[in-house]
Amino acid sequence: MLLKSDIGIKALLAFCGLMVVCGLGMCDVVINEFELSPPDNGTVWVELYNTGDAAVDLTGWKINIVDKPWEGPILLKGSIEPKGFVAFDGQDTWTATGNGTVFLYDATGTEVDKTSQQSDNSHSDFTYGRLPDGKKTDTRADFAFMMASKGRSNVR
Ligand SMILES: [Ca+2]
Ligand SMILES: [Ca+2]
Repeated sequence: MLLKSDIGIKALLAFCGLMVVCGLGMCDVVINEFELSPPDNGTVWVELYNTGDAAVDLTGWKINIVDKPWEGPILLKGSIEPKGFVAFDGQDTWTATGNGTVFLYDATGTEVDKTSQQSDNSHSDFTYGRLPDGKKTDTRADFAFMMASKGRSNVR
């Protein structure tokens, strides 16, 4: 006979198994695209992509857009599905100069990803994105100046 508490623990273990613990260096989430120079006085935003095979809980995570001396922190919530895309907006009032580096931190404050610095003052529908999605060689060539695809797969 199963006690109720056993069922609860089993459910909890199953749940934990689905979530990747990023503090242990097992994290597969990358900054996949970012818009620092939106058209029509729009809002800056950053898209994340989960390259892994497990959902990742983003509670407590933070994106920080650094455009010295200005910085724009975005606090994250929710989760990101395997091979999924999620985009997070900055604040309407933010006006970046368009010369930005984007950082991603997990709930423990560990840096998970960092982009190269990109410059864009065009205020157009173009953004910087990894092509193909999730490309990560840690060079500037990971990012292409491409048509915006917020929350979707990147296309040239
Ligand atoms: Ca743009
Ligand atoms: Ca995209």
